[in-house]
Amino acid sequence: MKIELIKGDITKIKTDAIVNAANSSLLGGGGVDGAIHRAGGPEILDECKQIRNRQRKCKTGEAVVTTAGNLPAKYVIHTVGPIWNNDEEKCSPQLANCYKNSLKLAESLNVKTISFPNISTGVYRFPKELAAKIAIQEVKSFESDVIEKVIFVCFDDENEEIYKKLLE
Ligand code: AR6
Repeated sequence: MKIELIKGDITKIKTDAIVNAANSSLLGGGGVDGAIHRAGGPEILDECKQIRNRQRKCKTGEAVVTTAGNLPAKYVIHTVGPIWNNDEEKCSPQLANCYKNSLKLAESLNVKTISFPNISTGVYRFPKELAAKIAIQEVKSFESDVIEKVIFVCFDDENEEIYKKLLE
């Protein structure tokens, strides 16, 4: 699996799937979630509501898929990152699950290229360096015959610097 780093807005990226840092309500929010719903249009929220009708909510670390609406991607994979509460032993495996479950779901959809934002490192305040280490570790240890490329999309300078350093 090839790993790339891009600085920018994930809604502009044309990979088969992009991942959203959602919340357990799946009803949208700010940050990357807000950007994806704004750029992708109402179809995404409609499908999120249908998922909620089936399973009520999406738990921390889990992932669900919807259309990507008007975005250049085919799918949006919504995953719910942990809210950082200084409990590293609890939060780290939850964040790892976000990456693992998103990759598993992507694979089941025959996704060849996928982009991740820096899940939990915004409003949810997960320490950026630790989050990046977990993200890279999960992607590198995921063995797939289907997924060919994973792009880490960093929006802020700090995350970009951290990923650059760790991916060198
Ligand atoms: N493209 C790529 N990355 C982005 C973009 C974008 N357009 N916009 C922000 N980021 P956050 P969280 C980066 O807060 O911490 C929402 O309200 C941002 O710089 O979006 O997982 C949800 O509904 C940061 O590095 O997500 C939840 O309630 C990263 O995306 C809650 O926030 C994640 O920041 C989830 O919090």
